[in-house]
Parts: sequence; C-alpha cells; structure tokens
Amino acid sequence: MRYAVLVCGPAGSGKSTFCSSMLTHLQTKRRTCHLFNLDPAADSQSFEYEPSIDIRDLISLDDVMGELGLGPNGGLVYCFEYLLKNMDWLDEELGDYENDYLIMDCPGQIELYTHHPILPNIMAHFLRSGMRVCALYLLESQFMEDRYKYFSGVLSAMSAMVNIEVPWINLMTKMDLIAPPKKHEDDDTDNYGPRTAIRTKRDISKFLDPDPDMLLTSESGATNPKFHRLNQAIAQLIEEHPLVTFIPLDLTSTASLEAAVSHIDYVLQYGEHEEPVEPKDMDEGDFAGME
Ligand SMILES: Nc1nc2c(ncn2[C@@H]2O[C@H](COP(=O)(O)OP(=O)(O)O)[C@@H](O)[C@H]2O)c(=O)[nH]1
Ligand SMILES: [Mg+2]
Repeated sequence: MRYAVLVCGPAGSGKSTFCSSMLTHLQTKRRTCHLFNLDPAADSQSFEYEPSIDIRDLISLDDVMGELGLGPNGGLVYCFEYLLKNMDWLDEELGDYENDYLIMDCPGQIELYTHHPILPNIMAHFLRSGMRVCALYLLESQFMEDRYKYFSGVLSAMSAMVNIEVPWINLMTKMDLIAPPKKHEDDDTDNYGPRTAIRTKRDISKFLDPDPDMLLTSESGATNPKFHRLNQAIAQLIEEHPLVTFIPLDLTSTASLEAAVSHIDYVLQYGEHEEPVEPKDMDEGDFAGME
C-alpha cells in the first residue's frame, strides 16, 4: 500500500519544517518516506531533504514566467495545470514506491486550497491509483493571538476541507511559542480583551476546539452592530458545522510529533495487515513552554 500526505496551509505556517521533521521521525522508526515537492517556486536551499519527486523537474516557474510573461501567481497556476496535463510523468515518478509514505510539501498560496481544482484533482488521481491519502492543514499558533485572525484561519481550514475532499487533519503548529506566564496557571477568568491573551490551558483548548463564543463579545455589538451580526453568523456556522478542530504540534517535543504522526497513521489506516491503532493524544498542557 502506498500512502500520500498532502501538507497544506498558509505561507510560513511551518509546512516545510513539518515535512522535514516527519521525514526524520519516520526514518528513525525505519519507515520509508519520500518528499514530494509541489512548490514550483521552492528554493532548493530550503529543503533539509532532497525531494524524491519534484515538480521543478517537470516545469520551472522561472521558465514559465520568462517565456509566457506570467507573474508569480499566474505562473504557479500554469505549472499546476501543466502537471495535471502530464500526470503520466507523476505516475512514472511514483513507479517503484511500495509501502511508502509520500509527503507532499505545498506552496503557501491560500487560493490553491480554497477554490482551485488542482489539489482535489491530484488527490483523486492518487485515489484512483489505489493510494491511501489524507491532507493536513497547518495553522501557526500566532493566529491564536488575535481572535479575528484566528477565526479567519478556522474558516480557511474549513473551506480547504470542503474543496479537497479527502480525510483531513488540522494542526496548530509552533505551539512552543505559546507559553503563558506561570502565575496565571490557575486564572480561569473568561476575560478576553480585544486581543486574546493566552493564559491558561483552558484558553488553549478553546482554540484547539474552536469556541465560537469568543467572537461574540458585547463590545463588538456596542461599537458596530453590522460587524456584530457578521460575527454572530460566523459563530453560528461554526457551531452548526463543527468541522475544524486542531491537534497541537510542538516540534521541540518528540511526544508531540509522535502524537501527530499517530493521528495521521490512524486516518490513513497505516499498516494493511495490522489492527487499526487508536491515535495517541497528548495532554494539552504538555508543551515545552508550559512545564
Ligand atoms: N518556533 C517554531 N518555529 C517554527 C516551527 N516550524 C517552523 N518554524 C519557523 O517558521 C518559519 C516558516 O517555516 P516553513 O516551514 O518554511 O513554513 P512554510 O512556508 O509553511 O513551508 C521558519 O522560519 C521556521 O523556522 C515550530 O514548530 N516552532
Ligand atoms: Mg515551504
């Protein structure tokens, strides 16, 4: 059985770093894993591991921009459409891999996830060739610092899920950067300021399992009723369609990476002949910064 994990998320969310960490981790577990670079604009120096499959071997963004006079975004779309027309190239590249994990590192352009047919088509192609697939959506923990930014991140994850219809896991990355001051450990107040300060474990769980009430503070109603109504509608959407929850990821902790990998294995039902293994979870307080 072959497995493909699509790593999505906005620019800077930690996709490439996660791919490297996952490759290192699987290698120490003696599992074979290959990197598939799907970013035609990737800088070679940014890879810790040489990609086994690389869209840049098929088409180069520089060539596309130079010869067709396209800008970087149009060029990117052109590269992907070119890949879709040349899927036999991909099949050839995939040729010999067996019982392997393929990790696909994507570019960060958000429109790629939310409304282009490109990634759903690639995933459908993998499914047709008998692979098991799943997608990850990475959002970085800085999104938790501002609740409006956070909910826009939740909505982007939601629309990516709806667009790319495969089993899906959301990861809240860079959890090592969330370290509340120790004196606030027992502070349980629900006193969100205009900017949400993360102070307790309970605060964190509201972001891992989105609590729409965070959008509904009286202050937004007082200042701008239209804005308040919009927030109410978004809160209702999230409440009625609780599609998005996040698994926390702190790459400074092996246990955290292992927990994320166990979720991915579970979703992929990794290991054909083995009994499905329930994913492990970490206690939400088990981050390096929260000891
Ligand atoms: N503190 C911290 N920084 C990270 C982590 N993962 C990635 N970064 C940093 O975030 C930046 C963007 O990461 P990158 O993997 O290139 O993101 P991409 O654009 O999604 O591929 C880099 O400077 C990384 O070093 C993490 O778990 N913790
Ligand atoms: Mg990257």
